[in-house]
Amino acid sequence: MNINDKRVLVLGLGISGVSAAKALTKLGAKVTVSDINPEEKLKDYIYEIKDMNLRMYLGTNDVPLDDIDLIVKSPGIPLTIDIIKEANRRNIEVITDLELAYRICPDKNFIAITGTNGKTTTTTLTGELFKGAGIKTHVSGNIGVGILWDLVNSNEDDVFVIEASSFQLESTKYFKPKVSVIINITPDHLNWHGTYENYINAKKKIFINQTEKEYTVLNYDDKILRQIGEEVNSNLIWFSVDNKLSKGAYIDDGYVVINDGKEVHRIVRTDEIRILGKHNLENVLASVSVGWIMGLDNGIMGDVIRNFKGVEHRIEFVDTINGVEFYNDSKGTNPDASIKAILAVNPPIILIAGGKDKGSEFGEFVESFGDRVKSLVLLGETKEKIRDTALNYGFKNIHMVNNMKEAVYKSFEISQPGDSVLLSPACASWDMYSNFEMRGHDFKRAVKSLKEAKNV
Ligand code: UMA
Repeated sequence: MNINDKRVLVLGLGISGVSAAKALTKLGAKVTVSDINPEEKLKDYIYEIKDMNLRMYLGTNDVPLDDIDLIVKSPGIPLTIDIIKEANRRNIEVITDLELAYRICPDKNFIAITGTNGKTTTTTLTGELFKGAGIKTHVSGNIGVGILWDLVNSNEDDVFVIEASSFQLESTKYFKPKVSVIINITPDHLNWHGTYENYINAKKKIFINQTEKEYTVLNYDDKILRQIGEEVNSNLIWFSVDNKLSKGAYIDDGYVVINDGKEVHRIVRTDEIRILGKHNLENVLASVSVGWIMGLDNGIMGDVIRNFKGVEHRIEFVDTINGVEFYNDSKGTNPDASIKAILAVNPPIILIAGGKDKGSEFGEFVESFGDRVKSLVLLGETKEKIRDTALNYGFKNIHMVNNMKEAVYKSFEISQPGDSVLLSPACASWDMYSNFEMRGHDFKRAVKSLKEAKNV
């Protein structure tokens, strides 16, 4: 796509908006940016584009569309806002940065990874596999770096490992990565997508344009993905923790292996993997599948996996205070992710949960407590909803708090040596924080202050 002289409206001036505005300007587009927030709230973002020749509408998304050819929307902006409805009426295309990235460089080595949970770990690990093999690699997308600015500054052969969210995928049209991966699908973001079916359809867009020249990697153990496999037109590669496959990546005799259809190759012993839990085995298998498809060396992949310590905010060990271990799983932004954390961390667990209400149900989440969770410390918008569900399931050891520091101090007060305190909210952070990273940092700050207060 030739973007030169196109008149593009970049809607939203957050991470992806700034990256898009910079890239589009560099490519010669006539750029207008707009954000509903006023200038004082956007200072850091405006700073990055202040010297560029572009029009800015701040404090409003109400931008005249007469001289706009294309809208690049930030993923967090709903398709239901007035300006987008008006754009639809006028047949002005509305896309996300992911789609624009593909249109600018359709032949790039894009590896796109999605799933309800495990996206960031799998994307990061996959990026490490390529880097370990000496290949220039960019890890971007929903992971926190807008893809476009990286893309326009990259070399032809660079690999892009992209974490793709359902928000980003929803507004793609031609996006066609060389390899697409779906790690798992369970209900999430239902308040955004309206129905589970819409959410699944958004995820499917990751492979929908792929042909026999590309690859799709799916989790054989996931019921929904097993069905979705029938809709894949590219080369389908399965991975599985529970089953041995005639071709694909799986666990065999305590090893992560790849069966290429002729021979079984051992990559790494499962007890050498430092990231905890069955879900992390899925993440490793997904990454290894990508590495195999892209021809990476098995020995290098094994070494990288052995050294991979995981990602911040995903079941991240923080500290031990008086024999009590503290874990930060702020990225546990839905019940399913938190269930995985509960299963991964050593019991007895004091669980800190609650946050933004995304319309999730918490029945299965509470059921997963079993003998593992001994106390629940609740905060945020959903605290009453989770408490009521827990009480319905007969779980009574519940403490209501107002902020993270209180949550951490209360957890410690009710703990005994040998317990684990786990922050895994099962909810988004947006009721109390701008993002899950800030929530995780707040948790770690509170643990640090507790340690200082206890003088240990
Ligand atoms: N805005 C408007 N009008 C509106 C609504 C919002 O102008 O009607 C403005 C906001 O004022 C704000 C901007 O749009 O300034 C924000 O856009 P955004 O929410 O899309 O945020 P970005 O900073 O661009 O971050 C986005 C992703 N955020 C979301 O999808 C909500 C980041 O994912 C991603 O890292 C980044 O792009 C780079 O690609 C975060 C996330 O929470 C980590 N993702 C969700 C998740 O993981 O569950 C999907």
